[in-house]
Amino acid sequence: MRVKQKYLFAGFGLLIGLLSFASLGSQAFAAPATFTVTTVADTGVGSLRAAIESANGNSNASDMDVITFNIAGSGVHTINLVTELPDITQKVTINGYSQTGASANTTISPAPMDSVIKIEINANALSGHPRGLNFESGAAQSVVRGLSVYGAETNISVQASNVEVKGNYISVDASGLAIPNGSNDNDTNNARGIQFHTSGSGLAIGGVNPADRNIITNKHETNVGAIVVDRNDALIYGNYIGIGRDGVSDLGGTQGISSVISGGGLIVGGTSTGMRNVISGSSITQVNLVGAKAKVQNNLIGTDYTGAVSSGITSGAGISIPGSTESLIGGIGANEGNVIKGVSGAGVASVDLDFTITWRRLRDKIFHEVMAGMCDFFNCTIEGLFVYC
Ligand SMILES: [Ca+2]
Ligand SMILES: [Ca+2]
Repeated sequence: MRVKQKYLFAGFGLLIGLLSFASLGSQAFAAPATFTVTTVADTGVGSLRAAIESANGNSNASDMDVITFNIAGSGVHTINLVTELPDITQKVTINGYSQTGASANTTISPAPMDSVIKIEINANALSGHPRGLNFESGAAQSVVRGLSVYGAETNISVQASNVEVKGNYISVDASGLAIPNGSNDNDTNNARGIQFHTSGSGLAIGGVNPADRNIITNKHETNVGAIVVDRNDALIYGNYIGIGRDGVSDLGGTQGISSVISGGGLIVGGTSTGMRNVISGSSITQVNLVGAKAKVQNNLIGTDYTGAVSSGITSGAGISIPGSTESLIGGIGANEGNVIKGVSGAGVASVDLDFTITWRRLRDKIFHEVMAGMCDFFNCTIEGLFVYC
């Protein structure tokens, strides 16, 4: 009797095991799929909303689904959102360059861009605190390319690890030259271009490949920005931040990059070809560092794409450092210094002079300085810090 019972349990266990395996198998090995957007309609068959829902529902946790675009007509296609899009909950590539007539940029930063964007996501009609695209933690390693996303409070929201935002116009329309606020021009439209927050690490914004360059800006509220980073390890290479695709047009943004990251690892620019960002035109500050361990090198700040002061670009402060620690601005090696020029506030400024800060600024080239109530290290003599001009 005891033996019989044992076999019975064993057989039952095997059955459960097989059922579990079959059910796991159907999830773990579902094939990655391509979902094609064929209409600008907010809902229904062929909509972007339906494509995101389908990609979320295709439960291949380890494989990348793809969302492509094939909307009839040669012009720019604008998806006017009526409600917020669904959160993106699984790894997906959204590729706006799949639309006929669209093409990725071919020029090396900081040269003017020639990307052609044909898909716009317009969130201007949404009220409250909407997001354009929101990558939840399950969407780690997702990629978004070739889109213009504007009008939401936060146009690209990232709460996932190792997401790539490449080749997009963010808070910028398909012309690459304007922030569209539409008729519902409230205080939150386009407040943040990209926000990296809540969870995740590792975010790539732009890259050294020409095709990866973004245009990003923001509008309205203070304490926001074209790029707001409060998670670890963000790489920002090759972008135009606050200026348009021609490299000389001021988009009218309020703040460029704002880092409030606690653990650190924000890297803005670098010495290799194509890493340099142009960060200009924002009325408050171009780079604002609150968090730790940022590295800001080889960028053009306050200038046009040639590194020259342009009458068409008005910029506030260059780099503000309200409290960052262990950060490095510039460097002593080749191509490590930033060019900071044409700003109306301080070039590099910190309000924290208690000598507990450990950030360093090394050999930046600062050409234009106006004291703005903060200590400007180009004009001040400060001992006890690693400051070289
Ligand atoms: Ca999926
Ligand atoms: Ca401006």
